[in-house]
Amino acid sequence: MGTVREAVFEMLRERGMTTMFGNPGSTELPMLTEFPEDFRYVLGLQEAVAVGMADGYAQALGRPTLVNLHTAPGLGNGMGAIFNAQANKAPLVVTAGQQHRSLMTLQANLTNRDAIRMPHPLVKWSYEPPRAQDVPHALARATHLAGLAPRGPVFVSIPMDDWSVELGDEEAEAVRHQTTRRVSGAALPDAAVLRELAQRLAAARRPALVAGPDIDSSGGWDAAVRLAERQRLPVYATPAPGGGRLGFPENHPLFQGILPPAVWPVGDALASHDLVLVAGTSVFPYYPNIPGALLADGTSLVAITSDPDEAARAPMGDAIVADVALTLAALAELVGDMGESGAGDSKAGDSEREPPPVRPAPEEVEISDPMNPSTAVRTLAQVFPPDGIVVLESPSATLALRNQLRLSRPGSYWFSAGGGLGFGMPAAIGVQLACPERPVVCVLGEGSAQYAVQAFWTAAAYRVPVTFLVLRNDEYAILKWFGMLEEISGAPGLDLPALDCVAVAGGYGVNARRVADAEELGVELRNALASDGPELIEVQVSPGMALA
Ligand SMILES: Cc1ncc(C[n+]2csc(CCOP(=O)(O)OP(=O)(O)O)c2C)c(N)n1
Repeated sequence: MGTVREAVFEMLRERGMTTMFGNPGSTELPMLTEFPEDFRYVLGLQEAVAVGMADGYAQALGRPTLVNLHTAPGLGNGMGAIFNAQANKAPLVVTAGQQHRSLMTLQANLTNRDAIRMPHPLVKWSYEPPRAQDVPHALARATHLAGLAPRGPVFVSIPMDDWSVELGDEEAEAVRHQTTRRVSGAALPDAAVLRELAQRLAAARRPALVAGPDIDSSGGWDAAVRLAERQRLPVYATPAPGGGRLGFPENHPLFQGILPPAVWPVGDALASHDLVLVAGTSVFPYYPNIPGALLADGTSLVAITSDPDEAARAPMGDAIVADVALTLAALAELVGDMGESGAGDSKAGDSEREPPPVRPAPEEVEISDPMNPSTAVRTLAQVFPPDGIVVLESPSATLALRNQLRLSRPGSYWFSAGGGLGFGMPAAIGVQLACPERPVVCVLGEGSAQYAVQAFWTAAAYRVPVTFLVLRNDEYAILKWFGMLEEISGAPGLDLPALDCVAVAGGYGVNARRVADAEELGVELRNALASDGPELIEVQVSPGMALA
C-alpha cells in the first residue's frame, strides 16, 4: 500500500540516499511533491552543476547518489558532466522526468522520445520502466549497478504520472522484496593467482608500484602504503589526466612523482624496473600522441583493477580483475617485509633492494610580477590545513599544485579523470557537502570556471564554505602549450581578456576579491579557510605552464 513515490523515498531513506541533486521542471514536480523533511534537495541552476555536485558527493561519500534532471533537454545539458562521472567512476543514479504515459506516443511537448538511447554510451545501464509499479524496482536495480565495480552513472527515465500510482497489497509486498535487497561485490582474486603475483614481486630485482585513483575509492590507501613499505617499492602516480584521485601519499619517501601522460615517456620512465605493479588505474591514461615502446625490454607489468574493461583494453602486461583494496591488503600479507634493514624476512625470497631516492623538496620559483602560478600554489601549500581537500581544475597549474602541496591523506584530491571542464566547481560543492568537517579549496583557471559557473549560486544559497582560488592568466594556457606540442600556429580563441571572476562570483552571491601579491594571497586564503561561507580569491598569474 502507499504510492510509488512513497515506496521510492522509503528505499532511498533506507539506503541513506537522502541528499539528492537536481534541476526540476514540470515533469519532475510529481516526484518532488510533499518532499519529506528528512531529505535534502540541492538545486543546481544548470544540469551540469547538478550532475557535477552529485559526482563529487557520491565519490566523497563512496555511495550511490541520486540526481534528477529535466527530461530530454535537462539530460542533454548534463551529458558532459555524466561523461566525467563515468571516467571518475562516480556511482550516480541519474533520473529524468518523462511525459505522462498517455501522451508519450503522440509525442506531446517535452516527451523524451528515445529516453533509453539518449545517455548511451555514458551510462552502465539505461531504462524506462514498463509500468509505474516497476519504478521502485528499477531504481533499486539502478542503485546496485551504479555501486558495483566499475562504479559509474546509470539512468532511469520516469513518466510523470507514475509517482502517484497506488500500489496494491501484493504489489507493495513485491516492491518491499525488490527494494530491500543488499548486493555486494568486492572480490579477491583466486588464491593461486595472488600467490604467483606475490612470488613474482618478491623475486623482482627492481619492482615499482604505479598508484591510481581506485586505491583511494576502494579504501586501499593503507594497504598500498603497507605493500610499498614492506617491499621498498618506488611509487609513481598514474599520469595526471587519469588521476582523478591520489592513490598514494605524495609526501612519502617512496613516492617518486607523477608518470608522464604519453606512450614513449611512460615506457621510458619505467625502463629501470623489471616489474611494474599497477593498481587502481587504466594502463595508462595516455593523452598526447608521443609514440614509442609501450615498455622497455626487460620490463613486465601486472595491473590490478576492479574494472574488466580496463583489464581487457590495456595494450600490454597482465591484469587481475579484483577489488583493489582487498588485493593489495592480501598481497601485503603474502610478501615479505624488507623493513629497515633491507634484508627481508623468510617470505620475501632472497632479494635485497636499495631504497629508492627521496624526491627533493619542492622548490620556490623566482618571484615575479605577476606571480608564477607555482608561487600561488606554493602560497596555498603554506596555509593549507592538514585535513584540507583540493578540487583542481586549473589545467596549466596541475603539476605545480601536485608538486607544491604533496597531499598525503586519502580523499584529499579530486580532479576530473574525464577531462571535461565544468567538474571542479560543482564537485567542490558536492565534496564539501559530503565532508563538512574538512576544508575544501577549489583551484580553478578562470577559463575552466565558466563551464559550470552557476555553481557559485548553489555555494552561496546553501552556504557551502568552499574556498575558490582562481588563477587568472587571461588565456587558455594549456591549449597554447598543446599548440606548441602539435606544431599548430595561428589558432584563434586562446585568449581571455577581461574575464572578471570576482564580478561574476559576486553576482551569484559569493564573497569575492582580487589580491595583489603572495603575501596578501596568504592572508586572504587564511581568512577564507576560516569563513563559514563560500569565498573567492582571484590572483593574477603569469601566462604559460607551471611545472614545478
Ligand atoms: C567541456 C570542455 N570544453 C573544452 C575543453 C578544452 N580545454 C581544455 S583546457 C582548456 C582551457 C582552460 O583554461 P583555464 O581554465 O583558463 O586554464 P589554463 O589553461 O589557463 O591553466 C580548454 C578550453 C575541455 N577540456 N572541456
